[in-house]
Amino acid sequence: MRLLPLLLLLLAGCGPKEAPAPPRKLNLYMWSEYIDPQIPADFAAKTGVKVNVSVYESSEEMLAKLQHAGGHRQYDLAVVSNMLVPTLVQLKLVQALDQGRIPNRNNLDALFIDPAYDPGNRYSLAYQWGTVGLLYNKTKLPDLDPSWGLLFDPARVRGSFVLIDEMRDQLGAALIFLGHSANSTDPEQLRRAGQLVLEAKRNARSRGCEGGVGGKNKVAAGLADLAVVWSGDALRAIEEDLRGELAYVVPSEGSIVWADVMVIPAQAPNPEAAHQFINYLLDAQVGAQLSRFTRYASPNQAARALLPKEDLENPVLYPAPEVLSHLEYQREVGEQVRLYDEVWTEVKSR
Ligand code: N2P
Repeated sequence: MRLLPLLLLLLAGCGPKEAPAPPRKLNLYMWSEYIDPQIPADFAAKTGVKVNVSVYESSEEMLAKLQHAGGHRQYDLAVVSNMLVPTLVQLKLVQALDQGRIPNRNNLDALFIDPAYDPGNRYSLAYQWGTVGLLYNKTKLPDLDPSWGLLFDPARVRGSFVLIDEMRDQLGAALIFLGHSANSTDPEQLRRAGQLVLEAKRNARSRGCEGGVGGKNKVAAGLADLAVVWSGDALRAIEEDLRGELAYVVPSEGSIVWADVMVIPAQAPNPEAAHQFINYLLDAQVGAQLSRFTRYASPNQAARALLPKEDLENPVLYPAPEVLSHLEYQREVGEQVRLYDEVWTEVKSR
């Protein structure tokens, strides 16, 4: 037992520990193709904090990573769908923001302040917003009648198509086609919507179900005529397509409008840098640079004032009022998300 006193002596000899210097890096977790690489580079040059960007292609993948694969203590900042905020809070996967460290939050549009999904913005601040619609090749599908029937009504399917591997968006589109709310929690409506997606998946013209930018890439590469995509990814494809063959449309039955937000995972190694980076992203200049790259709409009023007129007038980015009035704002559905999970698991496994 002579070892113990020695050990105690050694430990005491270490004296009171000084807090270790915070790591000079920030791990960011977000959808792919969702940030201008110049933004983290500029941030690193200004602050000395290097930003590592890791990407995901579906909310399902993101949730699994945060919940079961240590993501909540690996990442410092995550960009996620706003409707998942209550779930992330309930699962204790995110931490409250220190609003005092984010003065640029005042640049956000009133619409994104104190939202229903996160009262008081305790946990989240808006990043970008957009719509769900169809990216298609005009030469393959001339005079397209923009309808969800292009996927769900075998009599109206006109070309090969790609579904989107995003539960709420793909089931939401089917619900809208059936004349229901994209936020429905009616088990029968959901079951029917799942059935439609399954039939579409099995249609001979289906080219699969792709997460994130997958559908966009297939249409851009000529591997499919049409894909369910998000507005910004569509616009990036349209602008990169030198032949000018691509177009984006919101189906006439209506569609979904969504928003993504920034959250700090519960045990983020560097919450300090995360707050700093959130504030940086909410700067007017940086916010404008962000939307110039992502081709999504900016929730940042001060940034919008710096965006070119042709962006603000581009209906893919900022839908016209008559289109917007057709769109449904995606909401979280509480416990009832179980119904979606069940139907979606069924769709994906068959
Ligand atoms: C960017 C994906 C945007 C996410 N590639 C849509 N919620």
